[in-house]
Amino acid sequence: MKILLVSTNITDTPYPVYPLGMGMIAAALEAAGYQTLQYDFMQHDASLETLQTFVREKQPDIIGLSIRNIDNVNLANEQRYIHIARDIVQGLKNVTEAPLILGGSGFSLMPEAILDACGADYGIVGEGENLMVDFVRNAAHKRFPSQPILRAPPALRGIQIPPANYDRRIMRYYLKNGKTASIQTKRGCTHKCAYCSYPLLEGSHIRCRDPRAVVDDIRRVIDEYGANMVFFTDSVFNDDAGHYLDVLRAMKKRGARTPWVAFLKPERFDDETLSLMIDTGLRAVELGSDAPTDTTLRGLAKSFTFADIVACNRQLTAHGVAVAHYYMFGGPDETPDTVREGINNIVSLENSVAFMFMGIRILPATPLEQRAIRDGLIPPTGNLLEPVYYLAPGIDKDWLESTLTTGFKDHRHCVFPPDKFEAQVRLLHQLGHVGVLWDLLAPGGREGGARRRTSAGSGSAPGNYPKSGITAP
Ligand code: B12
Repeated sequence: MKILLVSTNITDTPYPVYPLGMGMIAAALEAAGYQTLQYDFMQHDASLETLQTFVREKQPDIIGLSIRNIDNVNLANEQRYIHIARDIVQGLKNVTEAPLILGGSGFSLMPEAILDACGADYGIVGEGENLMVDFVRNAAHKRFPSQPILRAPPALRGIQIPPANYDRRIMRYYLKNGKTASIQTKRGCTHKCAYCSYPLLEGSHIRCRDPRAVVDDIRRVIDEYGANMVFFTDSVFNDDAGHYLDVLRAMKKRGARTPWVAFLKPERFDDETLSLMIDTGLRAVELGSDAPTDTTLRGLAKSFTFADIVACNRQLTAHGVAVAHYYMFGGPDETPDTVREGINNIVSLENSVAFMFMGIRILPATPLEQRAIRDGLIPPTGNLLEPVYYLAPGIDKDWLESTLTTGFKDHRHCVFPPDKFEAQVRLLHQLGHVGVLWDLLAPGGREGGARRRTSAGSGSAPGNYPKSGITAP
């Protein structure tokens, strides 16, 4: 059996991200003994013709399509992506009879609607490794599922989560944009934030990879592939049980000097944790601050307060770490007063950058969906594939947009709409700059004179690859 996997994602904002899920499915299929090819649609100029030619040449027996994004969750400048997957499916049907199977985080959020919209044969919801291998094994004996959608609770124990099969050619393309490689250290999220889909996608129990395997991945992407920085893609890197500390200790033990970035939940770190993060190379943090007032944080069922956000921001920036906050305005319990309070709070945060989203994309099976139904914003059985954004009753979209625009216009480090600087980021990456680059906007960032110990990226010329310093296992 020959299996072709195709990443359908062509989103290049805030920057193109390596199709990690496809790499993990490839790893699982190869471990089960199947020949697997990986194909990145974006890298081939999103050309359907080129993909069709590839498929005619390679004659795969089964094709898996990875769908990462449905839309850009940005009400101020909406982008939708499902039509791309639909066109790929339709284009493939013209050149092959191989079964077409959809998977990926975007797909898993609304499997029925997306399978229907794309017209593929099957879909695998959530963690894909075991179900995809089962599918292929059965297909080899001409046995096919009676139902088009396959789902099972996440089954892999942490230690079974495979290191991704990073395709060298695909990796080269992504490293051209920021030289940052993606690595997953665990799956699952224990939080119950009102709007969020992460527990639905990965399960609500944490499953950690072997920290030594994570360090092997870091060594591989830096020493063999030439990455300069690592992005830990975990839903929340600093899990409450402290598993992330095991990863950092393993990095330290093996001598890693790896610039790394991750999503963190705001918290007050103790000195030991902070030192461990800094010593292993923490460069930049994407902070899930989410709402800028205690009222709206409660409305999102967050477990921290705005004072915690301030304290965390101060701790990290004092150590030279670049910090970006992400906020959503218009969520549950938002009022004109909390909007004004939130703007003042955000503007007052020091030495960091903030990205503001307007409204919250409603995803199925989240508490926010229930709230939106209760508030009469959506019908109980509506289709959410066409993006619908929660805006609290009493918050008018145009008023919110103009209030946010005016409130942040004199503050370069407060970015609204959130995609305002993406064209510049793209250009800087093409010129060889490394990392997330939003730190350029922070007061005292790379441009504004070095208040920070380091910047989030090196800004080094292309080809200047430091080694990881990691010793062999
Ligand atoms: C990390 C992350 C980011 C980082 C990525 C950093 C990096 N260097 O990789 C950053 C901050 C840059 C980011 C940006 C964005 N993100 Co994001 N991100 C995530 C997050 C938390 C993890 C993604 C990840 O890498 N997971 C690890 C891999 C291994 O998992 P996976 O891809 O899901 O693959 C598994 C399964 O899906 C499945 N699978 C995958 N492919 C296939 C294929 C087949 C055939 C099969 C059978 C199975 C299968 O099996 C895999 C292994 O089990 C997810 C939420 C989540 N918890 O999933 C959101 C998520 C993917 N992001 C999302 C969005 C919207 C975005 C942005 C558009 C936001 C914005 N406006 O900027 C951008 C788009 C970026 C881009 N260029 O595509 C949404 C997508 C849903 C939607 N509404 O469209 C998600 C799901 C979060 C959410 N809101 O629910 N993101």
